[in-house]
Amino acid sequence: MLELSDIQSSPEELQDYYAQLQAQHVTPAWIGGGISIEPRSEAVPYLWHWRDLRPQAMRAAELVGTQQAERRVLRLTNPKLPGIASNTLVANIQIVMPGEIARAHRHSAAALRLIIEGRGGYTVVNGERVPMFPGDLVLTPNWTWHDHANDTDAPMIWLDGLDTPLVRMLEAGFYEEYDRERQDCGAAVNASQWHYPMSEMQAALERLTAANTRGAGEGIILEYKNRLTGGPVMPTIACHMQLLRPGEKTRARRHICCTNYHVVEGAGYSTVGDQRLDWEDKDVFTVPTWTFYEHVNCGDRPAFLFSFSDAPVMKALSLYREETRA
Ligand code: GTQ
Repeated sequence: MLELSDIQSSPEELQDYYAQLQAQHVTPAWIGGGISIEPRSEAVPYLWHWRDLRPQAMRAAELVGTQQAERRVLRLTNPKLPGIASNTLVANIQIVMPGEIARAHRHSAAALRLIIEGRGGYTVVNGERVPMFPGDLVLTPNWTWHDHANDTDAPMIWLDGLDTPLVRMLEAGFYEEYDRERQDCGAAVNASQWHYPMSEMQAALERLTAANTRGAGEGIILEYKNRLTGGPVMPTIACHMQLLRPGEKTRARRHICCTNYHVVEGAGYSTVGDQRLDWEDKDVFTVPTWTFYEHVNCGDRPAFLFSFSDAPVMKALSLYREETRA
């Protein structure tokens, strides 16, 4: 009788068999990589300093026109990923100079904008004019027409978050140019569906802070809600703003989702895996999936951390998990 695992095959037999399989485009599963019991992200924790990004954005505006570039964008690049900040989501810096426009188009990737610098430029979303002020969140959900304009006398610079790596992986990317450079829109602002002003978010966080003198190790955190569904702002992306009081330190947590942060204002550091990321106003950093992170506000003013993640994807697919370190 044949014992379990008692098969003897010679190296030559196996080599010959593998060669046959390879020629037939079939791969034996038992010689591939091992099984991992939990995710280990390819991405690494990383921080981009605004003091480095801003001059390069200004330089891009000198070197490349909006006629040459469909979008004048710097893609923040995770040291271990190909030209993207995180596994499913990009984090890009876009600059539109006075008098410039970024022409109208739409794509099946969803996008958000978190305004960093400039006051009163605007994005037109499906014919509605959305004003842009520092800290504002502006949505251009998938397949909405959008163009960006800057009629002010100062640069408009913002952080773009898009789910392009996810859409590419799913092979679901469509793209279309509008038949004109820009959409018609009146001067009237009628765009609350796409616009979350910082003034409102800040007031809401400060009301909560006043009512809650001791946080539960999370700081004070609010999720931006889709105004139509009450769910996450877009099907693939959730957005949050977190207020950390001076001296506040959050408890270490990890989630199944990748998250990119933008420091609207404040100074402190985050421990992400084994990295310490020191941040200050307008910096951007990335937290890979299933990596413990904690945030510390070591300044003497409140810190406001904006973040966007792919948690809705994980939740929709029943893949989401979260954990607080014991
Ligand atoms: O503003 O439409 O960062 O199409 C990358 C691709 C921004 C945009 C990006 C885009 C846009």
